[in-house]
Parts: sequence; structure tokens; C-alpha cells
Amino acid sequence: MSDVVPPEVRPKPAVPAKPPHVGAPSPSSPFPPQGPTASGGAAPAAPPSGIPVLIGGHGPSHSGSHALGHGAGHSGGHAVPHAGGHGHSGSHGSSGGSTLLGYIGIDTIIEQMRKKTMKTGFDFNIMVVGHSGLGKSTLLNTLFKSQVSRRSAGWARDEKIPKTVEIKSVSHFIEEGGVKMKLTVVDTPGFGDQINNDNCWEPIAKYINEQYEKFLKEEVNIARKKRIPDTRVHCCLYFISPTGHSLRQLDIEFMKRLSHSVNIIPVIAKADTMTIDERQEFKQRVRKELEMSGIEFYPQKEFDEDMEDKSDNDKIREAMPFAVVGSDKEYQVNGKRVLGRKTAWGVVEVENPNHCEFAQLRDFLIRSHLQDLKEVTHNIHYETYRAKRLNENGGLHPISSSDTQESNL
Ligand SMILES: Nc1nc2c(ncn2[C@@H]2O[C@H](COP(=O)(O)OP(=O)(O)OP(=O)(O)O)[C@@H](O)[C@H]2O)c(=O)[nH]1
Ligand SMILES: [Mg+2]
Repeated sequence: MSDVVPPEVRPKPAVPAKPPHVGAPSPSSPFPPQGPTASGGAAPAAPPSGIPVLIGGHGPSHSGSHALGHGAGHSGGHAVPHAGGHGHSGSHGSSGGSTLLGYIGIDTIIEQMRKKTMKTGFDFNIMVVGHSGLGKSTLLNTLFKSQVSRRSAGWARDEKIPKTVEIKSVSHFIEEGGVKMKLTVVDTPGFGDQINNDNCWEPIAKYINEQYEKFLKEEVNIARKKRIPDTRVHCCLYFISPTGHSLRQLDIEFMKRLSHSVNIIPVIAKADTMTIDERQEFKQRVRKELEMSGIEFYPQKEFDEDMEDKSDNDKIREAMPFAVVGSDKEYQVNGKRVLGRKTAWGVVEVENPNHCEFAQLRDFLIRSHLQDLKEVTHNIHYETYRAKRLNENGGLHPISSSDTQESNL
């Protein structure tokens, strides 16, 4: 089902390796700063948390920072920090009661990990879900500034994005600042087209669980691969219709059912159709309804690892769901080419924070939480699935379709 588009070396990053708008220091920036340090010494250029953990591998970085799954309860916790932890206090002093007499070089592990990650690259898989026509396919292209929602080869840029009719995953190789990422976008057909929309989440739940199953099968193989290809969905953008009223029953139903098997990030679609006041009011209402329905979206409160995490994530949660505008068309505004939507009264610039919250969403997803999305997927969602599967009749048996659809409940 998946097509791989040949490697694409992208132009110089518009992505500065710095914290996003959405919150203070990036706990898991995927793009560590490059090049020598200011001091020119052995100390790493990147903050420790900037190293993507190779989740597909079996190295030491595998040790998770999140406890096992929903059913098992999460209280056990988060004793082990992200790979490398937060901050960089240095090893030249004393720590935990032992005094070092001279520099050993422990801190170079970060640079070593950075080099390894640069060599191997990493996978990131993102899915879009929601009612038909809300701009899902368009936003995927907007996020990655490319025609990622479809196979780019042989497709004219100006051609209209067609209606999505089947779950389709397309992979792209993207390189930025020497870091390679295999990006897989999973586009899904919009809900709401059927007369009976009952159970329309089922194919999506099935797809998500099939990827866990694939990973599990590889993991339990006697001769398992050194690095298991990771097709698990790290993030599911859920599109909410900009009605200004309330969430639809289907929205609640979907998020309720899937929030325990995938990281759900709700977004308000087509924000350009609302006034600023309407948008604020609607966001507030949606947050309230999500809370009342007991839906835990990403970043889930229960997985905040420490006070710093909590305070950063609280700011993000208070700003969610981001009200976004998508477009893959460029226009000239004040002498600059910008992605936007041209209307009779001007251009809505998608990356302009005064126009919509697309930039906040992008920064949150890619510049600050990409690594955490992968970790939560691996250490919580996948772990829950794995534990359930391995407990079934005492071992791994072929998965039935009812498993793939209901194991998230
Ligand atoms: N006003 C507005 N229109 C948008 C926006 N994003 C996309 N559109 C338009 O909405 C229409 C549908 O966009 P798609 O990206 O195909 O929507 P979709 O959610 O993928 O639709 P399905 O594949 O049917 O589920 C297109 O005409 C887009 O140009 C937006 O942010 N604002
Ligand atoms: Mg579509």
C-alpha cells in the first residue's frame, strides 16, 4: 500500500534549531544544531535531548522514559529521563556524591549519538483523519512544504488535490541539515460520506494495529533485523469541522476509541472561515467537550515527566486545538513568497501567526515534540498492544480482524 518516493534533498532549512513559539525549550527537538561548539572542544553542540532515539533499534537508547500502557496504569512512571535527559550540566564537577578528579569525557556520548543518528536517520509517520473535505490532504502538503499527500512524480503542482478514497501511505526521504528522515504520511478518506457512518473508525483502527502487529512480528523473530522498519503511526491529526457549535458525535466517538492506541492531536480545520472571536470561543468549547468526554489528546497530562515538562505542555494544551489553514500554493506578499490562500480581500498566510495557528502546530509537531511522539508511541501505545498480544493465549497467534479493530478499547 505504500509507495516510496525517491530521496529528495530539500533546500536549506527554514527550520532553525531553536525552541518553537509554543512553549519553552524544546524537550525533544529532532534537529540538533550542527557544527562545532562555541568552545570548539569536545563538548557537544546539541542539547542532549535533541537526539532522536532510534526506536527501531535495540541499542541502549531503547530504554523508555514512559511506563507501560493504559490498562496497566501509568503511575509507575517516568523515572528514566529522555535519552540524555534535560539540560546539560556537564561532567566536570561532582554528581550524585562522587567527585571526578579530571575530565573523562562522558558527555561526548551525546555527540556520538548525534553522529550515529545522522548516519542512520529516523522514521516519522503521521496520519490525518476527519470528515470529508476539511483539508486533510492539503495540510499534509502544507506541513512538509511539498506534495507529500500523493506521489509527487508525474503530478502537476497546480492540479487540484483529489478526494481521498482509500487509506494510503506514501513515504518520502527528506534530508535537512544532514539529518535524514523517512517520512510516511497516511492519508485517510473523509468520514461522513456514508449514509451510515457507524464504525467508520474501524478501518483506521485496523491500520494502526496492523502496523503494531508488523513491528511485533519483527521484534519476536529469532533472527530479527538490527533496525526494525517503523511504520507505526506516531501521530494522528484529527480534523474538527469549524462549525462554531460543538463537536460531532462521530468526532467524540473516534477520539474516545482511538486515543488509547495512538497520539491524537485535534486541530480545527479551515480556520480562515471563522472570525478571531469565533475561533477563540470555539476552541474553548472544544477543549471543554473533550474534557467532559474524557478524551486524552496528545500531549497527555499523565505522561508529563517532570515539572518543566508539565509547564511546557500545559501551555500547549491550553492553546489546543490549533486552528489551522492549509495550502500548498505560494503567493507573493511584501516581496516574499509565502504559502497562502488567496481571497477577494487578501492572502491568508498559513505561516503567519497573526492569521492562523499553523506555525504553532508545525513547531509543536516537528520542532519540539517529534521525538516525544515517537517515544510515547513506542513506550505506551505499542507496549500496551504488545502486552495484550503476548498475553493472548500465552503467545503470538495470527491476529484476527476483531483484534485489530477492538484492541484499543
Ligand atoms: N478555506 C479553506 N479551504 C481549504 C483549506 N484547506 C483545504 N481547503 C480546500 O478544501 C477542499 C478540500 O481539501 P482536501 O485537502 O482535499 O480535503 P480532505 O479533507 O483531504 O478531503 P477528503 O479527501 O474528501 O477527505 C479543497 O478545495 C481545498 O483547497 C483551508 O484551510 N481553508
Ligand atoms: Mg483527502
